[in-house]
Amino acid sequence: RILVIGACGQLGHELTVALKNKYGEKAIIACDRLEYAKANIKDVKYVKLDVMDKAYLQLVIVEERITQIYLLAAVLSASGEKDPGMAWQVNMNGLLNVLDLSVSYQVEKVFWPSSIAVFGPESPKEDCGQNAFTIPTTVYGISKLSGEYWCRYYFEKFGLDVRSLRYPGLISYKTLPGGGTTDYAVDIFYKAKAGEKYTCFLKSDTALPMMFMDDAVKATLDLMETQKENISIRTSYNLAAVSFTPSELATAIRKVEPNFEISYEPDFRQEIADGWPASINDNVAREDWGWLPRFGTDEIVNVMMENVKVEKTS
Ligand code: VAH
Repeated sequence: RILVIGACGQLGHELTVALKNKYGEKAIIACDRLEYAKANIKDVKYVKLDVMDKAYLQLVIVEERITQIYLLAAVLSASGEKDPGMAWQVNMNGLLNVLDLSVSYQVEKVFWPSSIAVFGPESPKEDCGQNAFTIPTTVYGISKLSGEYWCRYYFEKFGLDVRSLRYPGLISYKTLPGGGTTDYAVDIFYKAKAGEKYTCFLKSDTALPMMFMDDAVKATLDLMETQKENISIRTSYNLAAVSFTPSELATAIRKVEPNFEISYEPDFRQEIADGWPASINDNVAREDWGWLPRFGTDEIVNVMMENVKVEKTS
């Protein structure tokens, strides 16, 4: 049975659906906090599960005979800067609880998401490689980098098969993101579809690595299905698809919505974005397990503009 923790989040919701499609409804035990479950409450079996409550997590792992765990619960970059203590607790202790219990109860495989947020201002801006300087400037990035080394430690010391991907900014229309710096690339489509002007919280020329959710879900399932012997990275794999600036994204949207207007009012998230690479080199993922993105910027714009649901205001 597969336990998905954080099953109602932006990534968690779509990964849970994909896992149910692949392994069957009954094979997936979805958990998320009540306040996050909301619309998807019918999908969630355990709403009390809190990654920091190790005893309860242990009970679920034993009761449900869990053989795989996807730990997707996290406090993202922008939210993390507002509450560093909470971000560290959730992101770090949540992971350590899962790693420890996975060894104790012989969980076969664990997935844990990292992020390009592990890179910092000293990292290469373009084509940032798998082993480039990682000097994160956010609590979120620090927790993700620390987590990567804990994953490798549990693999080397205890043989735990834990696998990880450094996701770029994720773009989807099924579940809203929460607290990210890249979330402008989701918010913008809700405004464009509603025929409204969008005020972007980043500067027009802030290039960031991005990916459509379907690519991120496929990469995750492909990595988790890959033969153990093919995996050469036990911290976390760089993963890339597209890179664009808010201005480039607005131009691509205008191909579909010619009257779309954007303005720029950078806030605290600008400093976070300035510390991240503009583009990522994911050659190691491509060589080890055949990673290949499918959605380019125009495809992302088309699928988002077709599927984003809003009440038209004008
Ligand atoms: C964030 N969406 O903005 C996340 C992601 C690379 C960015 O980690 O915090």
